[in-house]
Amino acid sequence: MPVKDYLRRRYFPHLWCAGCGHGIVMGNLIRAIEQLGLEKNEVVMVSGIGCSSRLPGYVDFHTLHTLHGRALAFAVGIKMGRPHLKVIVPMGDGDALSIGGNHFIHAARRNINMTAIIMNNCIYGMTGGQFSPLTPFGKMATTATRGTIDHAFDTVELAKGAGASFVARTTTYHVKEMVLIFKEAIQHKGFAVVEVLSQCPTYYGRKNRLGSAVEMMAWFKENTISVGSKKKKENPELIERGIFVREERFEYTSNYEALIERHQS
Ligand SMILES: Cc1ncc(C[n+]2csc(CCOP(=O)(O)OP(=O)(O)O)c2C)c(N)n1
Ligand code: SF4
Repeated sequence: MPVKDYLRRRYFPHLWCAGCGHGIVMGNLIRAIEQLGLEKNEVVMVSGIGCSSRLPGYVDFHTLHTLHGRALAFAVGIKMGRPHLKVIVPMGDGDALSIGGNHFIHAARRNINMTAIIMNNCIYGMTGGQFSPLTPFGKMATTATRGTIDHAFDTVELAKGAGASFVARTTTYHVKEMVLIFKEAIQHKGFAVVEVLSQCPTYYGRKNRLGSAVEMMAWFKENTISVGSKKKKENPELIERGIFVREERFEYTSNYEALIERHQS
């Protein structure tokens, strides 16, 4: 089925600015689901609030648009009630790791079977460009007019430390890699985290004089490298992409069902 057949076109035109990376993530998520042969009825997408969180509104799956930072809390409830469904949670960096940070670490710790996608544009896009926990040190934002003095989380290290059993990173430039990673993440049995570096030309790009959306994507091309490449040793500033963790571990909903069965028999 073509991508357009997965879209709720009654909600178009979408709210994303020209050049925003979030539409690229949506297209590739649909491609991954299509290639996995999943039925629309098998998929639930849950989001909070933000430009990125508008994604589930535009796609024809079961969808839930909830509160800022609470997408994972709702998603956990859905997965516990209907464990056979594929639960996918697209979030912004603020949504996932600022107000939603606590939900994030605990969902990872429990290793509950769902796919968390963090669309990292390094800023709060929807509310006008405030800095987020993923804004790199020294970068400009409307709330950091001389450059932020906060240090950013490394999403991959945070997810690993919190116990996620699948952890990956890609960018909106690396579209084929993104589809492959989404497919692996959706099939993984456990808490899967995918960070996608996504451009916000309107706020992060403009505040930091990074040029057009195309120039921001060229930056992703030139400043990232496949995980394990020797080039990282030569230039430690390069950001690694690819799959960092993929492990089979006890999964929360299966264990919960087994526990109930054991005590009912
Ligand atoms: C409880 C609550 N606090 C704050 C807000 C305001 N708010 C809406 S979206 C947002 C941040 C959006 O940034 P991010 O999650 O990074 O997504 P982006 O818009 O950049 O895709 C904030 C602070 C809100 N809606 N609800
Ligand atoms: S403000 Fe930024 S994140 Fe929001 S739609 Fe525009 S480009 Fe995308």
